[in-house]
Amino acid sequence: MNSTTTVSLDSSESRAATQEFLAQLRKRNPHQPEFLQAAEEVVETLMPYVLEHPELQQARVLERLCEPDRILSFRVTWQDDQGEVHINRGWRVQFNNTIGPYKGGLRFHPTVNESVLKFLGFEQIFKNSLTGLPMGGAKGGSDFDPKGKSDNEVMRFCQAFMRELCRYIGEDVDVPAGDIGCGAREIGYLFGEYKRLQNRFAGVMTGKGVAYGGSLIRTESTGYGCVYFAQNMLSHAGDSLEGKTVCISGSGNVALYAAEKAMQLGAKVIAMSDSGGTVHDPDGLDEIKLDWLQDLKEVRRGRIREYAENFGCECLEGEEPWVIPCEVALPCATQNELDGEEARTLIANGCRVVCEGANMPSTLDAVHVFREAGTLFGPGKAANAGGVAVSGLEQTQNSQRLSWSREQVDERLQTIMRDIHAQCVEFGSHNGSVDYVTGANLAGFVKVSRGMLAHGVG
Ligand code: NDP
Ligand code: 2IT
Repeated sequence: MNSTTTVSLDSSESRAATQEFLAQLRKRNPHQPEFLQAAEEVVETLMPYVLEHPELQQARVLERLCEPDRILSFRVTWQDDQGEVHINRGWRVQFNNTIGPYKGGLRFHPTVNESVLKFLGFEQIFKNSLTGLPMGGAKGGSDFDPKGKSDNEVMRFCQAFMRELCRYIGEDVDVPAGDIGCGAREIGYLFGEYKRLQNRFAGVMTGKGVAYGGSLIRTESTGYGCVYFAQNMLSHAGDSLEGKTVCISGSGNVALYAAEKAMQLGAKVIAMSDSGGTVHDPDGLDEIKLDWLQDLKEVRRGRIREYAENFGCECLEGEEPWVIPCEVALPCATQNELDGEEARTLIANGCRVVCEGANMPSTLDAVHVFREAGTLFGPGKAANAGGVAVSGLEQTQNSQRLSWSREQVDERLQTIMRDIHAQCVEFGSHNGSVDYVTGANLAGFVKVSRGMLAHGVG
């Protein structure tokens, strides 16, 4: 199989096959808008390639990829500090383990449901394939909301969650990690409970503390990787990040370290946000302000408006950053946080680069707007793959029973992001420009589909 296709994306044959495929998928998954959205983008870009490869059609590779291997769902019962009993729902979606053990994060947020976890697990298949490391695709989580809970309440919830999850995971089976609402604190409680229950010290989770088997740079890796990817896109277009104004949504794990790396590479970060609003700091963040914000978010668990109060700048309550003119936009909060209208506003205000730190932050409409405008658009599957890539490196270090230096891990992260960019260029170049969406989907798919064919029907 090679990377070129003669069936065009816009051909009527491809469009008809895509519509027919999506109609079936909608019928099978009628109440799962996020999953259908993620699948639509992928199917649309892969169909020309699939139509040229009858062996893929015969083995129904695309249909099989759109159906998780299994979805595990369980009750999570825990007690708050007053002794009151609470019941949440937990899931693990083991989507596809063709190229390695299932791998993907856990999300703890009240909006979590099967559709959200299926979209995340589905995208993880392609993202993990792009890293070049042996990892399959999975995602899990719960509708539990860590916000406003005490450390002890979060601990009891994580322990209850792991009492169920421990049956389904293992270092060669399925290796969870963090995501929204599941950071260093939660991973510590989850890992500790796994160790107690199984009496095994194993690399069964990533994102662990450095003291107990975690990798240096894992905390920074998604944000750093996203900025490395933006830098690669700009450099391919003969430009750089130096001096560019940057708006970042979110102020969690991904956003904070995207800001740090963007600043290190000479860009000016003028906006960050959380679910309460956006702070606009036209002077740009500096090292002191970023340290303060990292402490606010990672230690004190405060709100972004406190940044505006502390540093005397504007807070746009309830607003997202996309109304603020910038040259580079890094959506790093959550899915569908940037719609078509906001995409048009960004472009009208001079934005040339959009690089997705979050998973599926742009709506399908926004993605079309960016692609039509020729924006340098780095889709999440490629641009935020640095996080899971360093998770893969954490697994390698655990297997070796060694710890690598910061420099070693960062060097490998940069190489992986450069390689993902190169794959996007190889698989997504068309008429002299790069379609990073098609490039990422196709490059990720080719490897997984080869494995699926090799493994036979099952
Ligand atoms: P965190 O929980 O650390 O931070 C999430 C940030 O996004 C917070 O600022 C939060 O604000 C904001 N946010 C979350 N949900 C919403 C919402 N519904 N509306 C508005 N703002 C929201 O998560 P991460 O930084 O780890 O994850 C951010 C994104 O990056 C997610 O899409 C995740 O899937 C993706 N990602 C994460 C990776 C990782 O390694 N952590 C790897 C690859 C992708 P508030 O605190 O107010 O809720
Ligand atoms: O979306 C993602 O890639 C993550 N949340 C990280 C997954 C991982 O296994 O490190």
